[in-house]
Amino acid sequence: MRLVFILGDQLTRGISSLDGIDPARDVVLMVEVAAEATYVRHHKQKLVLILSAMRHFAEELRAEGIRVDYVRLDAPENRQDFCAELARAVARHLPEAVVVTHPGEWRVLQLMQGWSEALGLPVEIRDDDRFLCQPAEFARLTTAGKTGRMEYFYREMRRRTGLLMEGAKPVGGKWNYDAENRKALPRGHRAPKRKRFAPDAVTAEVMTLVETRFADHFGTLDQFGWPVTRTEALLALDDFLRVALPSFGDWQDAMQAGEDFLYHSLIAPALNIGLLTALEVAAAAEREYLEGRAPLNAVEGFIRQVIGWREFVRGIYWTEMPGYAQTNALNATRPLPSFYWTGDTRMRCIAEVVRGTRENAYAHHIQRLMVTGNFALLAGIAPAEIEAWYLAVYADAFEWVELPNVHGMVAHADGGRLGSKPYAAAAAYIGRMSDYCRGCGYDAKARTGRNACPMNFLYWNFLITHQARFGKNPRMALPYKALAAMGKGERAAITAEAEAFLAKMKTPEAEPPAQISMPW
Ligand code: FAD
Ligand code: DLZ
Repeated sequence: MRLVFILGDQLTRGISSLDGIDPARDVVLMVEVAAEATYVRHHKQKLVLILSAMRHFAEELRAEGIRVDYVRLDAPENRQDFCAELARAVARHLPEAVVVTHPGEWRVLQLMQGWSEALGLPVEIRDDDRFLCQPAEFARLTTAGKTGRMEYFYREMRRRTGLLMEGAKPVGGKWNYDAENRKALPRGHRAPKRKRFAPDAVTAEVMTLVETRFADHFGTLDQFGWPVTRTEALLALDDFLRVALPSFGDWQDAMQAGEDFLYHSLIAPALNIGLLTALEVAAAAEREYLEGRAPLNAVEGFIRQVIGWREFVRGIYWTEMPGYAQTNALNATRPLPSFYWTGDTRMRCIAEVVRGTRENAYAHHIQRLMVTGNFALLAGIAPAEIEAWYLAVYADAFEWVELPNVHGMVAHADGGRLGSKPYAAAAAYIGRMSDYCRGCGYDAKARTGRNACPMNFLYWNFLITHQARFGKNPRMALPYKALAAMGKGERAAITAEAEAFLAKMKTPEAEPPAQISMPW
């Protein structure tokens, strides 16, 4: 008899740990544990999503005749972490072996690698074959020089999957249509309403549990609408393909106050917990192009995110951890300001992204990168502080995907492994791509002075501070030319205003990190 241990982001019927399961003898173990809810204090919607999806998935397996030993969070005997709950389950079932699928986080892999010795049993850790590129393959591609930049890796994934390919050539003659995908929205534009899912009885019960047990976690549940079953996730995907994909490319980088979803797919939470798979999502988008319902710039742009960026960051995570998380190339050490939690800032862009994040456990890529990410980079926030925030507040956040995006793309803490230049921008970028600056208390055009937008003096201060590192980077030649043309007085004013602003920034009381107990 084998015990198949399925984690909360492994809710896929085809997950490798279920391969060859014998319903007559084997048992599936699923456990709800507080340690996973609190190692960072996840957004309430993320907790509801995962616990409700786990309960639904367990019922689906049972309906197939598979025996599931499911430990609820509020079970009195629950010892509230993976190791202790696995040990208890082994004592209950006395299996010959434990089978698991490779987890999504380094910290959990460390736990798993201790299980065999601790339990005195074989523990088989199977590859997570929901991904197109396994870590060993990514390492081989790295040796072959194909992971230096995402674009080369992406082309390799296109060749391998045959998506948007005509023989050996990319459909349309170009690999990448990104240059067409940077349009700003017309003033007052309203995006279509998106399919959201009203909580059923299972979700409603979990909501009560989360509101009671994790009352002090960030976020509200009022607008919870995430799919919690595969059936709902497929409906959400279908909704995206019909109402949003055709415009996904054009307005991929745009932002607008009050429009929290625009033309994005909203599928990352479902994808990352296993309700959908990357290949089926990419193939569904390709079909929209082939059957003439969506343009190539939109479909290629979307597929690049799913089989390019998503697989690329995972490859970096698993081939470069644990050292990756320790780097801090820009020596950023400042604590995260309180307004990342409260939204209480005069910078309308940040207030608006924090509001959407609190209400939806969601922000789209450019909001994450060029608003909250950009500010954190310019203000020199310590990478670990920014990472913990992103890991906590987004429903789709798991370390394999969150860390490279934050540590590499946002903080440039990896010294350029993920991107050849930092994604730093002044207010002009935000003003061009959104309506946030209209009606903002700050002046987006002023670099210095009483009402200057902090994104401006912090941006120029960032260039001054890191001139030795970036001054000769050809991709940063333009801003450094502008900096060189500035008078000494203006440079001094920039530095002084940046220092004064940063010194005044309020930070929350430090919290001790959650301890994950090991029973052996
Ligand atoms: P869409 O915009 O519709 O994109 C389609 C899909 O492409 C996404 O669902 C996602 O699976 C994939 N994708 C797009 N960009 C990326 C990327 N850079 N890396 C990996 N996959 C990508 N994505 C997560 O899934 N989890 C995270 O924790 C996460 N943290 C991020 C933190 C920062 C600072 C940044 C800049 C990006 C982060 N991303 C993360 C990537 C991206 O922002 C989200 O995948 C996306 O916003 C999810 O919304 P969506 O499903 O509507 O995506
Ligand atoms: C994120 C999360 C949460 C909040 N709770 C659970 C849980 O109670 N049980 C579980 O199996 N998984 C949970 N997860 C997902 C895990 O944190 C995730 O599987 C690991 O981080 C590995 O990616």
